[in-house]
Parts: sequence; C-alpha cells; structure tokens
Amino acid sequence: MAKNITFTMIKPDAMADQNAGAIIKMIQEAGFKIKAMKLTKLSNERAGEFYAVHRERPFYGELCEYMSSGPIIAMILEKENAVTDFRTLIGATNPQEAAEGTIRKLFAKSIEANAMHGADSDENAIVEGNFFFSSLEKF
Ligand code: IDP
Ligand code: MG
Repeated sequence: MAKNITFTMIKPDAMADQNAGAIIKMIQEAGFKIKAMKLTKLSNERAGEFYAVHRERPFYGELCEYMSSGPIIAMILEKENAVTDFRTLIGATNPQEAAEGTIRKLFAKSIEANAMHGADSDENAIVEGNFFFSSLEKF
C-alpha cells in the first residue's frame, strides 16, 4: 500500500501538561514518520481560520480561545493509511468515549481540551499541512 500523509497538532492542554514527548514517542512507535514539525502558537483569528468548518457550532468561540491559549506542535506524518490509522491512535473526540491506550484516553482532559488534532481525510490533511508549512519545510 502506498504511503500517504496526515496532519496533526499537539494541542495546548497536552503542551501545558508536558506530554509532548510521550505523545511523539507513541506516534513514532506506531510507525509514523515525522515529515515536518513546528512549535508555534495560533492567534485567536488563525485558530478561527483553521476551524472555519465548525463556525456554526456552539463551541466555536471557546474552541478558538482554547486553541490560541498556548503553544502547539504542528506535524506532518507519513505512513501507509496515515489518516485512518492516526484517528485510531488518537481515539474518539470525547476522551470518555476513547478506547483504552489511545492518546486522548491517556492525555485528554475534556471533549474540548482533547490533547491532539488529527486530519479527517487525505484532502484535509494536505490543506491543513499547507496551513502551517511552506513547501520548503516539507521533506
Ligand atoms: P475531532 O478533533 O475528533 O475531529 P471535531 O468534531 O472535528 O473533532 O471537533 C474539532 C474540535 O473541536 C475537537 O477536537 C474539540 O477540541 C472541539 N470540540 C468538538 N466537539 C466539542 C464539544 O461538543 N464541545 C466543546 N468542544 C468540542
Ligand atoms: Mg475534526
């Protein structure tokens, strides 16, 4: 099977809890190769742009505040079946529903502060990767 990419962020709650190292170790042990990685911080406006698809949802304003509340680590990851396998590794959006051993089960605090983002399709992985990285930064 051909390798493809997914896009992910270690979210502000996991960064504040000093869980970035443990999370990156889990990602690498699950067979994902890091193609690009950046420590950065979103403004409220940039967070709003990234999550524009959720503009009409009741939690949109709080989500933008939370996602701009501290640093994040953005990454492009490569693996066979990257998008689906990564969604399996992070677990359900709500950590109370996430399977045992998943990143969200282990590290998430709430349905909002849920430790990790994972792209939901090959198309969005590319759009989201381009949101954070220029072509020169991807190798
Ligand atoms: P996903 O991150 O598992 O793909 P989405 O439905 O795309 O979940 O939602 C994007 C993000 O918005 C979630 O990861 C979470 O941080 C936040 N979120 C989703 N649903 C809720 C909610 O009901 N209340 C508060 N925040 C939410
Ligand atoms: Mg989503």
